[in-house]
Amino acid sequence: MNENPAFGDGLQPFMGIPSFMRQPATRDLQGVDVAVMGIPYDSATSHRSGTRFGPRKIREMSLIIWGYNSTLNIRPTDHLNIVDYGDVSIIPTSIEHTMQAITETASKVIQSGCTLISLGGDHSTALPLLRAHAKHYGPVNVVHIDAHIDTWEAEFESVPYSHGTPFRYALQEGLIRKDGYIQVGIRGPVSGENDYAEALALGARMITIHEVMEKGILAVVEEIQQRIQGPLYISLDIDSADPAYAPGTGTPEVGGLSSYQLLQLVRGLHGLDIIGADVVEVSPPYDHGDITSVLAANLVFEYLSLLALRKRDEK
Ligand SMILES: [Mn+2]
Repeated sequence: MNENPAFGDGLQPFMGIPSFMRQPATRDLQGVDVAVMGIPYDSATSHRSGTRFGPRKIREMSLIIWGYNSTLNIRPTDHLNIVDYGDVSIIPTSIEHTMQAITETASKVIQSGCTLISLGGDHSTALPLLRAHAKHYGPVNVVHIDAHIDTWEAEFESVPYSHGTPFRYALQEGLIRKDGYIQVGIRGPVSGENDYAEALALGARMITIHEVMEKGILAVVEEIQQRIQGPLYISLDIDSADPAYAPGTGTPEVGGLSSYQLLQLVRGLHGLDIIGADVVEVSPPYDHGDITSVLAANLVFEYLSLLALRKRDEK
């Protein structure tokens, strides 16, 4: 148990903070279909921190969302028992302890049969989340929506884990299926000519922002639908959006996806076997008018809508 109230365990963060879309705040997972969980960790950030405040702000902004999805024609709560599982008890000064806590807490949720949706937090959290999912499902497919490849070996000499490295280690650890790793929205300045080549060598199908803009997002969706077979994990870095739509993030990259393109992309994953998802890198201290958190909350709502559609269609 972490004694620091800012990084408390379980339901402690709910003192004064609403649960996601006011769903029950509980750790009782009996009969629960989907658990939303916060990971208020940002110590793996390379530049501007602040994503530790992401989960609580996304929860707050989720209150803007009415319950019926007018595009997908479904009300998630009609089909799913959704709970807010609270936050992982992270340790801001230790990435090793934090990653272990994330894997353990996520595993508890996943093993109970729930689908887990995680609110970051920086992108380092994706590695322990993928460890937890792969432990239960075996190697998974990953749609990784991001401005950055996040397959660097190390951003800081001799320290492997940061928010720029999770997918390298996930691939190397065999958590991701061969030919099942797709990056969307990649762009911006990198360290050198080999960065993208290394991501490709690790097995990424990299869809850069140029390819998205040239083909259109629906063609990208079509390719994903054709490529992905089996369990799918979605990892969505909010900096995939253009800073005009999502300024509240640590490493913004100009020339990105619009909110609408992101919605189309996520909705386009309808029909795939989504077993888990996250939205990461929302940094409220850099936000304006909470627009980044509103976008993040809506993307989670789209995840919930897709899961509801699947549950409805299973019947
Ligand atoms: Mn990222």
